[in-house]
Amino acid sequence: AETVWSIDTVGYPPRAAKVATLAIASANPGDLFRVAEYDSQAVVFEGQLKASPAGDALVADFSAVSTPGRYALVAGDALRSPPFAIDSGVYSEAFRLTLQAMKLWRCGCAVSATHAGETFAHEACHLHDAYHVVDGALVRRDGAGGWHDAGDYNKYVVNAGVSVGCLLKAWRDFAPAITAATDTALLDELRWELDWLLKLQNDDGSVAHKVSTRDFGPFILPEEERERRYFSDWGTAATASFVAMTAAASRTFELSDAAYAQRLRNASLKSYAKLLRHPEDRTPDLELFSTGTYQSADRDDRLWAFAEVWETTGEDDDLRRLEEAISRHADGSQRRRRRDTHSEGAFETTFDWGNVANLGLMTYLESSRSGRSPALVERLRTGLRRTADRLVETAAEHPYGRPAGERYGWGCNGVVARQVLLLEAANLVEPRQAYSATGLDAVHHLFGRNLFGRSQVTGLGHHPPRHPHDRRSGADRVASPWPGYLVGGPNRGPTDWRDDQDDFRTNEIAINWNAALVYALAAQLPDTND
Ligand code: 9MR
Ligand code: ZN
Repeated sequence: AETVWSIDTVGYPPRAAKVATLAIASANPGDLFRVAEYDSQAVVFEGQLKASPAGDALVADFSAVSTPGRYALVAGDALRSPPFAIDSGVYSEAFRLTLQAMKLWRCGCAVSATHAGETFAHEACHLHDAYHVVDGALVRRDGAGGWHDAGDYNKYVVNAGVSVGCLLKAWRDFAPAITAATDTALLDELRWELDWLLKLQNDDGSVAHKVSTRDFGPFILPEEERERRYFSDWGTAATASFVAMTAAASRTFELSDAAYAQRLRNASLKSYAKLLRHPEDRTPDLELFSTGTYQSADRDDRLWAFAEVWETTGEDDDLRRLEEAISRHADGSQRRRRRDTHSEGAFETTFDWGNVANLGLMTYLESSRSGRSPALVERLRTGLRRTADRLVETAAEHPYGRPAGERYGWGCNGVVARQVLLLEAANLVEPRQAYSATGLDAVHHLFGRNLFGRSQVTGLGHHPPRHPHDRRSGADRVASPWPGYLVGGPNRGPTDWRDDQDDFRTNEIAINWNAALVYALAAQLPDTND
């Protein structure tokens, strides 16, 4: 029977708050619930169900249970939840799996992994990437490698941007814990994508927007796809995104590989110069294609690029340019705030590939370089704190602890995971226990404390998606879908999600969503200082 409990079925760290949600129709406020050991059924805790803040659900707070083990919640005689764990390393396996999922997205090589007794694999694919149309003639140029974008096999620079941005930030914030969990897997993954990105740079510093077939292909394995794939026209958003990624990555790789870091830095500065010669928002001509567009205004991408370049060079000119962009952006959000309450002093509570300004603002705010405007720094510190406070309040009021509240849209599961970046950034400005707790709420929500009472990540937790919109999962002969992938989630409203392969609007997978989840889970890894 389907459970009516909404609970993180991966589990809870021992000292963290633990709250589950029960549908309103199944019990009454004041009714007793119990926490029982899953196998022995021995009751370890008894509490009372309470009405959620808006009275639209029941919540069970069992934070007091902190002994590691495997448990279930029980209300009345029949309502038993799926099992969940309490353990200090409760997300380590999930972290490893979502990061491995990035690796399984690799294009241009064979990939393989075994999970729960099943093996997921494909042969080397898309070795002929890619073609350019030059004066009506087809010219081949090396564009092999990188990650496929999503459930489709195309490769898009702007979406690589927010994905690489989240992974680089994870390394910046949690390198020791990540290293303890998975050694250098994260850096290896970043490098795989960066090596591909470097191939997208044209001689004049402009960057191609994507490498793609003309149309979305059928559900076949990637090595079976023989359709020609093309470099697209260049655009300023992709170029700015490239500048940001390569500049930030050059700092990341400085210690481990100075020559590679230098290569990234040179590539970044070359495209930066191109960007400055083109102050206009140049959208690429994508006429040839009907595949993903990833097109939005380039202002936010430029801001992020300026931030990463300045943090890399420390040059006064770069700082001036960045601070101008930030001031303009902050004034703009102040104006927008009158209509849209989701921006606070420049930071946006929800962000994705189309608005990456938050990434640049964090880099500026967290910089240890001198020369920044104290007033601007203060303005952003206040804005970030308010933004994070807003997320804390929103999650606390939401029956399923969702820090995005009732904001839905394409890929909003990824948006929820990405909000953990804001909470952690606010923690650096002024630590608040509630920031970490709300980050955990986001994770709990995605692993099952949601309207569906189902994990939103393949291969993890209770009743996870079985039919994601993923060409590999659909085409291979393995019963289960490829593991470790976060699906997009409810789109038009809270109930708009179906575990159906055809429902690409709500049940696709994508690098930007998984990379955000990698960050959110990295934030929960046991601290190596503990
Ligand atoms: O994540 C993208 C979402 O914000 C857009 O609304 C949507 C429609 O353009 O496209 C999403 O991105 C898809 C991309 O275009 C192609 N690969 C799969 C992506 C995830 O669905
Ligand atoms: Zn491929």
